[in-house]
Amino acid sequence: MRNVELARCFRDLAAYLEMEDVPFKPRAYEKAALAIESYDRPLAEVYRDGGAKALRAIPGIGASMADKLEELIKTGKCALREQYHARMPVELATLTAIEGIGPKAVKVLYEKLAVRTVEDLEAAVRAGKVRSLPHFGERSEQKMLKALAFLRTTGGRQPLAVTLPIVEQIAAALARLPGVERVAVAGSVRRRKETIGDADLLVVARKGDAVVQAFVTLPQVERVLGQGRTKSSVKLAGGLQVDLRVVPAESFGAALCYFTGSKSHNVALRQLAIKQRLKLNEYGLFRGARRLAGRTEEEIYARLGLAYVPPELREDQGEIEAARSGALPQLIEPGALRGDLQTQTDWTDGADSMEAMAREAKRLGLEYIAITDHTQGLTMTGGSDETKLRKQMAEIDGLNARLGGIRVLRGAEVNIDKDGMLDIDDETLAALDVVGIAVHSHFDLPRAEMTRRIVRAMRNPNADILFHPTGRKIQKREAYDVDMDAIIATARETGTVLELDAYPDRLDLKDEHVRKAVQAGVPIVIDSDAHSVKHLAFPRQYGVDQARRGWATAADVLNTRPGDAFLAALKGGRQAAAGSRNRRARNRARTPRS
Ligand code: DGT
Ligand code: CA
Ligand code: CA
Ligand code: ZN
Repeated sequence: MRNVELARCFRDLAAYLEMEDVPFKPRAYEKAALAIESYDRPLAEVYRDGGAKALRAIPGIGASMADKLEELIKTGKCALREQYHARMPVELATLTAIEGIGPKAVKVLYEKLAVRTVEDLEAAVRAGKVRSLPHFGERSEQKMLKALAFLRTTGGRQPLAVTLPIVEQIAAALARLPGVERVAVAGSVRRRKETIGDADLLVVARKGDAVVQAFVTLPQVERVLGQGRTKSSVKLAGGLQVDLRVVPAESFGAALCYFTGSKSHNVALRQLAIKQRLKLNEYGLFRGARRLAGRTEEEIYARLGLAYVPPELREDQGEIEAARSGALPQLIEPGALRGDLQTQTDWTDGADSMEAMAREAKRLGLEYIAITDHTQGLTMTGGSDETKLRKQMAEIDGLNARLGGIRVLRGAEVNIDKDGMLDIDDETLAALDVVGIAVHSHFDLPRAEMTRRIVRAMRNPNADILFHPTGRKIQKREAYDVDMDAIIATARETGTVLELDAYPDRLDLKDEHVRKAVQAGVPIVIDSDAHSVKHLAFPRQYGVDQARRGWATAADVLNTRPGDAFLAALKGGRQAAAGSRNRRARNRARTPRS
């Protein structure tokens, strides 16, 4: 059993326990699931080498959890989960993935309406049966309809973070084949679009048909959709379609350009070629029958009188004009990031300790990391109140005294309540190095109210960064209805930084909002939102790409600056080195609390 499957079982147990109102345990199982999922080695291997004792040594795994893991690894089953499932045979994972449906709702829906699957739920909602249930009503029925409709619109596409590792694995397998000279990922994956319809791969090889034959027999392939001498389409076990084309070396650049797209970028390029009495297609750039360019993308762009356009910009959003006039931005590179401003630890709903997070950040080459655990308003995470925050600050001071080569900043992810107030007092906020503010509740306020609420919170002089500004979760939850132009204008006016949360199902700000922020001169930060050490890699894996799609340069991204310069650029221009306690004295207690 793989770690993800073990974690899934623990999540199911957490849900069943919550249905029964068992205190504390559901959260413990949730956290254990996170720890399992993000553990470095397969637990099956850990068990094989060290037995149950080694499992118990994993942080967050208690004795009875270790027993369940042992049972799962040995038998592939967990008796307790089977018992629960026999009593309530529902598809927990898919049902609870629907926004607004938690374990308790699943229980009621099953007991009253025999809902077991998403399809059952949809039928029940359409038949108007849900509104009459206790605690449901017409409003939640409307919400469910919306969530179900949203689920359908995502049909067929997969998040980039799901696709990218699979595609890279296949590309690597192809590169190992004898006679293969080049392999390239094209299409929306190369452009790093947030969701992927299908994956497109190109290969240069001496014998095309041999490569195609090897491709269709890869172990990941479930079904062959089409197979020719130089191209093939397959469906993988996880549902992803992969298109492969074998192209001659002298056309490689032209093919790469064509199959990278986007379609509208291609159309615009071709128009430009036609104006110059040239012909552009996937074989090359031609004048009559003569090939002027084709071996590399660079020579094609150059022959068209354009600077090289990075794939992330190829969306026909002004990049061709910019490439012609020398106005393309110097896009940010992953290595430019020096800090991470949003991380959660085992002080709330994270899996790892502050020290483990700091050490991993250091290993990744970061210079600073802010610990931003949740605050009290988010009860289910065990969020901090002022006292707990003060205690954590003191521990961070101790950590800094002990650790070298990484600076740990004292932060928090503070809740914005329904009216735009923060759930920590201003004096405590002023003592922190970095204050992130975030919406975690009341997602369905009308646009004007939601906007007013967030704007009000941004006006708090202690609020440094607006975390995940739109609250969307890719393919899970729509962004809340908010006027982003107003948010960006307020950011500019108040000096509040906007975050690009690089957690792969968020990517929030998304590309178009990054671009708007950049155009308005509003700085952003790219953070991990890590809930375990594994997640600290997200900014460089996914965040920077999204920022690049938004035309961001390193100068637009505040956490490319060294720690002191970063802190000095925050609202109130604090000098943390001079001691954060007095740095914001002037800001203290100026916001009204209701
Ligand atoms: P996806 O798969 O929906 O996430 O998005 P793409 O961009 O990967 O689209 P896909 O797989 O249909 O095609 C890959 C690229 O091939 C696309 O970005 C541009 C190029 N392409 C495909 N069909 C056409 C077409 O009809 N005209 C032009 N100019 N280019 C095309
Ligand atoms: Ca594609
Ligand atoms: Ca395709
Ligand atoms: Zn959290």
